[in-house]
Amino acid sequence: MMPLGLAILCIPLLCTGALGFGILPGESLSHLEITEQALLNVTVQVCRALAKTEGTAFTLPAQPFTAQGVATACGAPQSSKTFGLAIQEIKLMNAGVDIRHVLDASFHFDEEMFVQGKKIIIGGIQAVKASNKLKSYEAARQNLGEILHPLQDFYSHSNWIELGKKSPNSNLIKSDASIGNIAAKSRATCRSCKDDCRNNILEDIIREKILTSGYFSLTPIFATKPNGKCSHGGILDQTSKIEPKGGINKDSLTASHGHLHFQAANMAIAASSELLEDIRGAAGDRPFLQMMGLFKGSSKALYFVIDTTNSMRDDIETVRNVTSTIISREVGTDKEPSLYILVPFNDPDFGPLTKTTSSTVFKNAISSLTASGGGDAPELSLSWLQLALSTAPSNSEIFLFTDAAAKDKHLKNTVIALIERTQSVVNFLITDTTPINRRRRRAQQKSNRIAESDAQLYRELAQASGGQAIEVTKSELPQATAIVIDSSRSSLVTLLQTSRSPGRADTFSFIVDDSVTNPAVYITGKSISFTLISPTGESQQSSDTTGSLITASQSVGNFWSLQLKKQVGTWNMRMVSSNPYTLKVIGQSPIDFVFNFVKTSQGPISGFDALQTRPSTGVNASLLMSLTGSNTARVTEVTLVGSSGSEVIAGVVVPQESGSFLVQVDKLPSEAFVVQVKGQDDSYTPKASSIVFQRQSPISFRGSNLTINADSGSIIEPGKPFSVPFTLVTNGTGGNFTIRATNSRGFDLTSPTSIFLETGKTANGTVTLSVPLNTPSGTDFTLTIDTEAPESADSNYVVLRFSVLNTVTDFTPPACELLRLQSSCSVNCSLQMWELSVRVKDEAGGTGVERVSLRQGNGTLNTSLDPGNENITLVSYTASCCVPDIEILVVDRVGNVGTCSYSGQKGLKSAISEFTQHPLLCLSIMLLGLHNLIKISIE
Ligand SMILES: *[C@@H]1O[C@H](CO)[C@@H](O)[C@H](O)[C@H]1NC(C)=O
Ligand SMILES: *[C@@H]1O[C@H](CO)[C@@H](O)[C@H](O)[C@H]1NC(C)=O
Ligand SMILES: *[C@@H]1O[C@H](CO)[C@@H](O)[C@H](O)[C@H]1NC(C)=O
Ligand SMILES: *[C@@H]1O[C@H](CO)[C@@H](O)[C@H](O)[C@H]1NC(C)=O
Ligand SMILES: *[C@@H]1O[C@H](CO)[C@@H](O)[C@H](O)[C@H]1NC(C)=O
Ligand SMILES: [Ca+2]
Ligand SMILES: [Ca+2]
Repeated sequence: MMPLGLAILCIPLLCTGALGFGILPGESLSHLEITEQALLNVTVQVCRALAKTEGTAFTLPAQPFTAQGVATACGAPQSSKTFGLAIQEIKLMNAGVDIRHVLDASFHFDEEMFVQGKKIIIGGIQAVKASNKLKSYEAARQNLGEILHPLQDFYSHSNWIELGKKSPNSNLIKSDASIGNIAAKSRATCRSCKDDCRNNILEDIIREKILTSGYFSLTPIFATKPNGKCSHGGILDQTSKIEPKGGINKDSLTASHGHLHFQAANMAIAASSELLEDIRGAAGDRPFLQMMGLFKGSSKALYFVIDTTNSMRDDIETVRNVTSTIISREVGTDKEPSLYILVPFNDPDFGPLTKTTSSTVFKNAISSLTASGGGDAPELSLSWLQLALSTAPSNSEIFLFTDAAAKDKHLKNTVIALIERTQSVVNFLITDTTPINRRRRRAQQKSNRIAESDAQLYRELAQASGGQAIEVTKSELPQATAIVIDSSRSSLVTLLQTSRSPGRADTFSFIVDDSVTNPAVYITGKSISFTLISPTGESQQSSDTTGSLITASQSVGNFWSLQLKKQVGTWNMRMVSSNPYTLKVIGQSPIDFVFNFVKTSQGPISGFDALQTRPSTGVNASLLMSLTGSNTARVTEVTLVGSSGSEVIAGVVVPQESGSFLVQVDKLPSEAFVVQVKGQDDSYTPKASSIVFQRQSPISFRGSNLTINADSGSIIEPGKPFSVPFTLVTNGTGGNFTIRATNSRGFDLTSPTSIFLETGKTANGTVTLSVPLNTPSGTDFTLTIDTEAPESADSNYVVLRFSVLNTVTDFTPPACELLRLQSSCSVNCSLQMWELSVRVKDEAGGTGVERVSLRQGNGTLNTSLDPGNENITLVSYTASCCVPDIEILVVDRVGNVGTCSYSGQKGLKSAISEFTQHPLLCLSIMLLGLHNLIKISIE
């Protein structure tokens, strides 16, 4: 390990990038490009295999692969946003390792930390597999990005390439295999070199195939290394200035071993692909694609959070009726939601949480909801909203149904934190709020009506997320539900989202471009009138029911929905009201954007990491952005627009590799703001025309003078207390700061409730969590630590996502035993069949067989449990002799993947497991001339 003191002396700006493939675009390949290429490559393999088994056509996308091309080839162009988002999340987690773990040599395979580096990778793979099993794809992507970084660094920082290896070190991703002969600490591995460092690794090291990697330090006084060891190399690395001088890294073309950069980078792509293949094998093809954000139908989740206390009886029936209608209409079409989530909440219980891809399971879950209890009117709505937001895929749209105030108002900041970080939209359907004109009469009739101030909390949360707070009577609920849920369909983009509170007259403009269909306007508020002006200057007033601009209009409660005639160009909407209102303009379009606020480090080499907190006010801020749904679109202008409309801050847009854009602003607006993007597509398909478009984040964001940092691993073992240390710094006035730490699963935690902080000084705190022993592996949850300045509106938070992982002791995939192979295949195959039966069994003490599926071959595969022993799965297979080769994938319950290959040709057989493959077996089979019977690669 590097000396701890280094942390103080290390200038963070200089730390990054020197520890891996670069981050910036250029001729050299960066972690971002390596990761994206591997993700696209394996996704293409999966889609091709699925098309083959499902008998559908598959067209290989043009090289080099792009997210848009791959989404289209996978038959899921409507998922291009969620796919783009998944890729960006994984890439950012990868790049961020250079900031989060800058000084930890094991994350970079520096200093011969082979055992430690491999441990990180193996632990991460187990966590990703467990997460995928529970459809916790957010957590899966987070760990996946984090472990791809060290995996890729292995090929740049070790001497694997110099040893003459032509393929990746597969044992890096296998728990129980040795990664090779590691140099002893006392063994010299390098000699000094000056200008040409091509041959600085000692000949005996190369000859004996001994693994080594470079030492690295940024500060001269800590630059030490054992005698004779190699250095990383480069101007920043101080160890490369002591004997033996020079270095061996292949991070870029100009690195010490830059002549091997492309070999290392390409092998890093192949190794990343291999790791992804293992994850795919454990998950199955469809779930793997879901982890990548690619869905068969719509990419939208249908996500309900429903109050099931007694007073909600009718509302539950409405939800059941309306969703049942919508679901029956959409099942099997490309509008069918990709995921259904239901969180029923009562007081104090909730659940069960249903997360399913099956509309039937979802409908049944809604049907079995019953209303009961909850006599004291306010309910725990925010607690369950917190859970919902933590479980939601990012960029989700959630619908919360209730008729009561929130009892847990203290969670407001936590819920806002999760809205900002997951960029999810929350709509509230609130029944029986008292209409203004009937307030007095109603208030006397029933005392537990939701009060104006309580409804205001829901309105503020809706507004922060760009959702609607729809307030209707119970009898109006069916209509309101039908409108909002029906419109929450695929490829929905936000053209404009704004609000005025208190209300005032104002004019808003928005652009409808050629790619937009079904433009619509949503308004919430009371006593509002407006004038709509189209690009051609036509106008229509809210009172005018015969105009041609509004093709349909529906109004229920405080909610108004208008369908617009499609006219390309800039529209204006003049709103007149003295009551608070919100205005949202949406449409359907493939073109949209995804972005994250990022922490950047500048200097000779720069890097970035996704922010899990609010960005700092008063200093510059950066956003990493990608456009989705088009290969040719580019960002031309990004502005941060303050919520009152008075502050508009323009960013500088710098194009990055693989279609990303880094947007930099000098400072953030002082109030809440939205992100507005303008762009151009010079060859918008299918029309091959040039279009100018405008999109906006529905979510409002805020900056803060408070900086909160928390660093901890993200994998938690149940039953063991887990500490999350955090630091706090403020740029504003000091005092006692409130601290509130909560987690989305209600696990026990301890945390300070207040911390004394002086301006400019750092204060420390620790949250300790414990996850109950019986928590299943793959359970994910978020921890939100939020902090509030004394007597001020300033607050900040950090949102951390964790995966629960029980210790894995099963490292071996199930094995196959051939029971019978019957084949009469001869030259004329078309009339003949062959069949096979196999016994699949996980080893004694193993976790058991989870899944058996066909990887290659197109016959009929049947599986059943052995009646005599449920740890054994019996497999029978029948196929035409024209397809004589099959490969069966066998997976155990912790995701160890094996393959068994058989051939019906002449009854000859071979059974090998991909992960326990023995070179000698392979060789002997090849010598027998049977090499064509073994298929290891997936084309
Ligand atoms: C693409 O992935 C496959 C496995 O799915 C792998 O065999 C191949 O090497 C990868 N291609 C590249 C260029 O790395
Ligand atoms: C739900 O549907 C049933 C059957 O169509 C109907 O009788 C009932 O009134 C509906 N309930 C609501 C609340 O709309
Ligand atoms: C802190 O405030 C000063 C002066 O207002 C400003 O120059 C500086 O950039 C701020 N720093 C942060 C991190 O907000
Ligand atoms: C902060 O809290 C401590 C302990 O409760 C108290 O003694 C102190 O006076 C408080 N400081 C301020 C500035 O409020
Ligand atoms: C941050 O500090 C500045 C200067 O002290 C102040 O004007 C601003 O309102 C603060 N921002 C927030 C979000 O509290
Ligand atoms: Ca109730
Ligand atoms: Ca096993």
